[in-house]
Amino acid sequence: PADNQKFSLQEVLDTFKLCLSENKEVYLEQYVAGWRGLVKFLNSLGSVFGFISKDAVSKLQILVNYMNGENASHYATVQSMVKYELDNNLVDVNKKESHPESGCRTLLRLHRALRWLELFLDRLRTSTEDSKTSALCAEAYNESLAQHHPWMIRKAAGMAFLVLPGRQTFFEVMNVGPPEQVVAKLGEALPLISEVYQITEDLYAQHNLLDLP
Ligand code: 1Q0
Repeated sequence: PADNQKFSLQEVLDTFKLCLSENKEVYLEQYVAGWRGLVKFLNSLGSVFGFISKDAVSKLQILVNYMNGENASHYATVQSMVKYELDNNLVDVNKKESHPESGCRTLLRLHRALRWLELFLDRLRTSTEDSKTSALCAEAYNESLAQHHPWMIRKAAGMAFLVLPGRQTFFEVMNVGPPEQVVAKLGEALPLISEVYQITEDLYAQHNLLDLP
């Protein structure tokens, strides 16, 4: 049904809430589900963002394939995935060789994008009525993901940002009610996203995985 395609910030918030286990491991299933919700949102913004959502979807699919594959049990959490792939030499560490699509390198791309999301949502939350979403988005991007992207992609991303809807429309698509409520929801969502980000960041740093090719 069409409703299935409808984005709700609450839904994304809920999945990110469910991401963390009691001992602070990150469940892959919820992580992927959170991203799926965000991709839904991106798709609702129009086809200019197609090249971004396509890349996100293909990365989510790579992870889903592992999660449903013969080694599914090792792909329950980000922690178990990292351990399993490293212990079994399934990660290309210096350059792409026999494992160009490891779960570790694939998740790292989404992880970097999560930092962008964190910065962008925080800017949206503290923005004023006359703020330009395209500027907020570009600032967040330049501070995070852009540093990992080649010139061509930065250029394409920059052009896509220009056609982002205004703040009011943006808030409406989030489906949580009046602007004050959106701001409150964002305030609720951010610590959750930050925590998931930080736990993953620490784990990757600890295993020297932050620059995987
Ligand atoms: C709202 C505007 C969305 C803007 C998204 C900013 C990210 C721009 C990224 C553009 C690059 C995409 C093209 C492919 C790049 C790949 O080369 C790159 C590296 O992968 P690889 O295999 O070549 O090494 N891929 C990535 O960096 C992954 C990028 C994933 C981006 C996923 C973005 C999903 C967007 C969600 C919209 C969220 C809306 C926020 C508001 C909702 C409120 C909760």
